[in-house]
Amino acid sequence: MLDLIIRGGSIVNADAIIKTDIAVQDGRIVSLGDAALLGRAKRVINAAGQYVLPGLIDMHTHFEAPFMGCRGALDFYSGSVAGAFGGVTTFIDFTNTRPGDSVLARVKERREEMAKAVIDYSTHAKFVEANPQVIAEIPAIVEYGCSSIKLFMTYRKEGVMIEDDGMLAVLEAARKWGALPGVHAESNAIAEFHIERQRAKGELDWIDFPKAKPPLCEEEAVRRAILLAEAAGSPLYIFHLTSRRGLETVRQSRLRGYPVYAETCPHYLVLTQEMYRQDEGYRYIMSPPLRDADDCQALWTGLGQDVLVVSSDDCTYTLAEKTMFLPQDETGGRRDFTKVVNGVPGIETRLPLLLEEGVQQGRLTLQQLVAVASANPAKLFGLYPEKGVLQPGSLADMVLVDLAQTGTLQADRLHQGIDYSVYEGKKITGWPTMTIARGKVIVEGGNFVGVRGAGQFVRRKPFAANR
Ligand code: DUC
Ligand code: ZN
Ligand code: ZN
Ligand code: ZN
Repeated sequence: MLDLIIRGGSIVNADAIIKTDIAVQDGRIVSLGDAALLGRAKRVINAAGQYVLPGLIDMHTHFEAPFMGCRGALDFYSGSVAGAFGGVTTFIDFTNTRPGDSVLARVKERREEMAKAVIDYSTHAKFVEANPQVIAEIPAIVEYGCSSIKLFMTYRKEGVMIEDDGMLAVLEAARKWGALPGVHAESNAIAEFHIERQRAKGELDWIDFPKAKPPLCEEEAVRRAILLAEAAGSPLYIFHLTSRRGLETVRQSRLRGYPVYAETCPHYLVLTQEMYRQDEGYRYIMSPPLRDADDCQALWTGLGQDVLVVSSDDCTYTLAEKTMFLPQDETGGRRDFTKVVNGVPGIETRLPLLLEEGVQQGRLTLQQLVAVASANPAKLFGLYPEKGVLQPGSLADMVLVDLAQTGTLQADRLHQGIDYSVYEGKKITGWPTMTIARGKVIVEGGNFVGVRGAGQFVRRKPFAANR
């Protein structure tokens, strides 16, 4: 007897939408077709009128990642539960590597920490330096199933920035051993140059934040990263691209035939730097900063043209953490963007936002949504076709979407258990109604019904272009 049949829905893959039933056995899709012919099942889910998407992949989260003196609000359990409500069935986080560490040891340690997750997980291996010992660990890290690397081109003061010569060494080894290197592309020099001058002029208000790290700060780093990758012969992934200038730089390199890939995040698609005018502007401090409407438009176009993918960059802090280092004076906390921990919540809201702002607004088809948030991430990060597609043999990771159901994004109705949302009050048409991970229903009827620790560490294949 089958474990599960999902009947009456339309399945959405990146290349087609087909009205068909799905049969699940032992956590995998065993066949597609007419339920009457599939056999009997322990449970039959009626998905009539709904779309069935491959579970989303969030390839950029920061749980249990202390940063700028703050602990962070989510752990791998609470963060993964929030993800499950947002249709996410796999996430990729980062090692907390510090100078002097063995990166391989950090990867293994991270795997243990992630074991409480309710959905599948992996980690990018973060390199903050490139001494011979850590470079020599790269083949073992890839062999262990972590075929992607994270490099910070900024945050020198936080101790995680890698210099250009170190980048070259990592990029070269990544090419050799089949890891996809990814960069946080902001010029540390330009950011610090601006911050020093703004500090002297007293321009550290929320609204001054994007001026410290303008699009050219991103473009300089994107351009440099691409050229360093080209010098080392490696592919390149750009985390959280935010600007038209950054995107054009990526596009030019692709036109030259260079394998560079980039992601953006919902906040860069949906919010603008106008948010920094609010008294609560500190809530929107993340790096890179929010841009203007023209940049948002460019990013939507890039998504529609398959140049970009979308992650959440979930990096959740409570309001208390966001404000804890603000200098106090008689009026309360003085505004100083350099004292606010960078990051916003987002793992749960990515799918609703892509449904509303993408699908409902006619900027993305459902198939394109699947491409940018599941299929292409799975291909880039060595998970395809286990994940990222609904076909016989694939894992039964799915999210059901009702395009007619409406909802509102509100902190007290989301499941991250924190006291704000940067999308507070936003109306959404199109809502995930059920999440299924490895054939088990984990979110249903607005409730979490999964199991702590049920997620599995997924061994990712080495990177190969055009897989
Ligand atoms: N950006 C953030 O907003 N938070 C954490 C790290 C980063 O690069
Ligand atoms: Zn980053
Ligand atoms: Zn990040
Ligand atoms: Zn971030």
